[in-house]
Amino acid sequence: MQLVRGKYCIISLLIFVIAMLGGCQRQERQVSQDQVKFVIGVSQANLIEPWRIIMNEEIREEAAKHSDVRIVFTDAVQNSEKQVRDVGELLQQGIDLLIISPNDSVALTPVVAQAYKKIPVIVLDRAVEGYDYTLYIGPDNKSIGREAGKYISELLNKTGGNVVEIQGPSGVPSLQERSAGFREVIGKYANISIIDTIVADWQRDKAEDKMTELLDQYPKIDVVFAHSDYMALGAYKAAKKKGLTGIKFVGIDGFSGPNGGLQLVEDGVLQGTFTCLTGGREAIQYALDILNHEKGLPKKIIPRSNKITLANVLEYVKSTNEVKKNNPTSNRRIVLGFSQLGAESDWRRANSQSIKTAAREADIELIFLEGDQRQETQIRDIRSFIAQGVDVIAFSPVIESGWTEVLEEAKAAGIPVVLSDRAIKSNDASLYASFIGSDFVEEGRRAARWLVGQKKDTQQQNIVEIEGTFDSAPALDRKKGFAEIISNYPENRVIYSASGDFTEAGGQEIMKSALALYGNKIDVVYAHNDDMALGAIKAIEEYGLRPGKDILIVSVDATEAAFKAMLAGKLNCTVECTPLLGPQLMQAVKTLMMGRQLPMRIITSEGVFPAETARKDHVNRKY
Ligand code: GYE
Repeated sequence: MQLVRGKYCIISLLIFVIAMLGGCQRQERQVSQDQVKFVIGVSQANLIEPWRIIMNEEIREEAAKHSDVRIVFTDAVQNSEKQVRDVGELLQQGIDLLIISPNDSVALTPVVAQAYKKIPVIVLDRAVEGYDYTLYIGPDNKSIGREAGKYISELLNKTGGNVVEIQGPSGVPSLQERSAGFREVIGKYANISIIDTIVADWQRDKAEDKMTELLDQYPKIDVVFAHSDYMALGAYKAAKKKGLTGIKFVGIDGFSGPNGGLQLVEDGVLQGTFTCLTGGREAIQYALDILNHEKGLPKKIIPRSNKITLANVLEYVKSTNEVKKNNPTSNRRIVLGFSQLGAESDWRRANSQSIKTAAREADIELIFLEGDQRQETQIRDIRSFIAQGVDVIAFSPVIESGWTEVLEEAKAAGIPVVLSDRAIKSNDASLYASFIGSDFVEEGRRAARWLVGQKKDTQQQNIVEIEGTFDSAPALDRKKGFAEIISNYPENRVIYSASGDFTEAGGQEIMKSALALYGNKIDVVYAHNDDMALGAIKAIEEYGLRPGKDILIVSVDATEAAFKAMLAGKLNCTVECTPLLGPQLMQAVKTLMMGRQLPMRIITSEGVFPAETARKDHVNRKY
């Protein structure tokens, strides 16, 4: 890349220092510095937690597959100030990309933002605040906690019982989320009690010692739930030493290798574990995509957590070790059934086009069925895909609820399902392989942040909110995100809101009603999509007011028509929501057909476009 001579020298020096310190020297010595194309800096929060040691190992292993990639590791030894310095030093050394797993989200946010101004940054595990990074990969700790809670309640539901929870160091957010998810579920069962909590700082021996004390204290412990397999193993050892065999141990992580959770489940030490990927391997894979300027890369990735018990451990190990050998589609084209919800907006039309083009380019046979914004139609279409035996089903669910039955049918037929663009409401994550789409809550927040940034005084602002389709994910979430920010500014009040169903005609109608009621008292329109904003613009003009001037308008999508309206001075801001999901979807379909698992959630990368910079931004728009 843009390696300069000085940088080579510093990097060589650094590699030398690391070699002297016994770092990853073997690999570096074999390859001459001339072959180094990319240098990736890894700033690790600490190397006390086994999970982070594994993360670094994965990074090292994955990078070793590329002879032109060098990794420089730093360890912040649990100290945020040191980590800030580490990042500064890595930047000075001229790294091409930074991977950071922050010690503390708040303390590291400024330095990550600073790094991101210069180079791509991948954040792992603990998020920083805001969106000033290239990609985030991290687990959904709350849902892991909930899944563990569900499993343990199944184990104890009939008989009832006593549970001990073993946690990492107190104050760590991931831990609080896991515990909250776990307790939320367990709290529903009157006959199950969490009788004590151990804080074992992720350490096996500490878990063992503290568990030994508890075993003396409590005559009856039925299940131990530890936030890591490693701590679960410590607790197990304590029970074993006392000759107690009736206690069940459940952990989190599910690593391979000796004493990894998978082995412990196989050996019957653990009753179950919930996998929690470190993201190390994926970070390197995405780092290379980023450095090679691949297009359509996501902003956030939430890996899937799998429940592993004796019943599926061998199958799981096999599936992670080998890519399907006798892939049934290896000699023929993959068949993808896609159920599109309709053609209600410019966004939707661009989305359909993106999917069709990407399928063609990926040589995937696409059966594309377009609905009419009605759930019945989509369910019928999905059933037809099942009947035809397609390889993968993808669909954009018009509303959030009511999909369980048809998805269970797909599951029974062994056909994986990918949610595209919109989410569903379900507490069974096994019903779909992945959800690829935007963070709609954040889009709502962005619209609100833009709005509060406009005000020069604290005069009351009367807002009309034109909502999307009732019970649809983007309508629910865009409302939620907007309200979250607005609630801190009481002078902004939503005085009227109704659904315009994401269509231009719908937006026009709602705005007409709002104007009839409130007339020139309306200061702002927040529309959940551009089409409805365009409809509102018509209604405002018909009423005799000036859209964009007498009434400010902010909407979501950033379509071509929205840019034209901004250039004409009639729309004030549009928050991006990209419909160009086709390439990511085809990538996901191919990954599935190789027998690999997809992340649970793939979140697309997007921005905000105010009218002031519309002329400049317009040049790069693709839809
Ligand atoms: O914003 C709107 C469309 O689901 C994200 O649906 C999508 C939304 C999009 O009709 O224009």
